[in-house]
Amino acid sequence: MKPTLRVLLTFSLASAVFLTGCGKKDQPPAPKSDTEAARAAAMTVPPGGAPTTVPGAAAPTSSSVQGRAIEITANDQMKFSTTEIHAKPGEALSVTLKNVGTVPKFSMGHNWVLLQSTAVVEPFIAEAPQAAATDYIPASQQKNIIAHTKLLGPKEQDTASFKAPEKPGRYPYVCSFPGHYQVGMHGELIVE
Ligand SMILES: [Cu+2]
Repeated sequence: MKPTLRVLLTFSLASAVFLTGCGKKDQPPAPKSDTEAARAAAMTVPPGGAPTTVPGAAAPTSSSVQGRAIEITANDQMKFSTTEIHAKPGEALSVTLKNVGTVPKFSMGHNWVLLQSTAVVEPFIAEAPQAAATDYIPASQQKNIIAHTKLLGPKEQDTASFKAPEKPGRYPYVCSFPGHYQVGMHGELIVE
């Protein structure tokens, strides 16, 4: 077997196993045949590097998802099912929040809001309760938000597709429904 072919095959195998993607610098070599070209076209590999472990998150189920799929549930106990997400710098992610509770939205709505840094959590949480008209997402805080879902009632879900920050670090996420952050409805996206 020619070395170049071996590299190609190894890459293809690795990509097939690790649907979570390849880094921007790791573009696949140019396909050498129609078959390989078709295979390469069929594989939509989002950028972002080697696979990472996400406790409690669902495995990617569809190649149509824009980025690595991560599912988080929210419940009437005001907890996220996942409180830690690991990602590569710049990795494309699709976070789906599902409200699996039964209490009506006006008293138990949930959202998922990813913030720029721990330094902006306090000001964000302080302003959020006044922003009921915009699902507790204050317009003045947009600059501090990386991504967020809609506010969800029981059995509703929404997906936020975005790219993880390029800068390694810990990025907090919260539910901004009044009082929920304070009882522990938050977590962290860890970029490393
Ligand atoms: Cu909540």
